[in-house]
Amino acid sequence: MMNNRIVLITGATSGIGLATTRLFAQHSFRLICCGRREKRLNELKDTYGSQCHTLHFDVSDSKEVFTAIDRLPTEFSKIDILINNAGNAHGLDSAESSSLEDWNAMIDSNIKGLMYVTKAVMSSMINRKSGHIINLGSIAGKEVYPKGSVYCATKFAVDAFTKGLRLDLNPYGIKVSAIHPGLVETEFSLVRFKGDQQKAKNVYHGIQPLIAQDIAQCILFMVTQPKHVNIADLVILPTDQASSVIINRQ
Ligand code: 8X3
Repeated sequence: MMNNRIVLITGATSGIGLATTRLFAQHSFRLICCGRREKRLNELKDTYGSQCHTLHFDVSDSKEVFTAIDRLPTEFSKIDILINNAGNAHGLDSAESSSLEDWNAMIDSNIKGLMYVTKAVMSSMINRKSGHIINLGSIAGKEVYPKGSVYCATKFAVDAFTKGLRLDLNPYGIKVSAIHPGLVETEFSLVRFKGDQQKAKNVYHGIQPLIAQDIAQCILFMVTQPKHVNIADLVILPTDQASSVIINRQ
């Protein structure tokens, strides 16, 4: 499929972000890959050459976000699709025993970071009266689960922000969507459990979880609809998962 659209993706160096980057590269999108890990960004640049521009910033630093996006070279400045993928969980603890540090890390990236990048990208979309913003929410943004109060709160915020943006950007013909995965086996749990491999593995024990490529395929489906079709909200679960807490483990 020939394609010339420009996609900015945050958190492009791992998990769902990396799978989406790879799939979109195969489909000839032009990519602005953003992340904090410079070495991995350079590897993407080496792999995809002129099809790919890399931006090194931390989404939770508004100054870095605005500087990087404002200084995009002309050939990458007209972003057609923004995929707000960066975000993480830090800890799985009861509210009274979890740390403020973990709370802030989640709020800073999952909420504030996503909002900063959106703000930095949307003005050019508004001027051109076209664009598509896709936010990575979670099943955790649809229903809360024990020990996930702040992570869930951040993903509920993503859901609310998505819905609000859709209202506000409606006059400009900009599509605003969210995709809400359930259990996807990526580095997500390893980060949540601060590198504890066993705890991370247990999350997916006895089930067939989603993989990052499953979500990438769904995002591709969202951006390849005709102009008049907006896939506004998509919840994707493994077949073994019925809700945040009802999971059919063998
Ligand atoms: C990731 C899915 O269920 O661990 O957002 O919150 S879950």
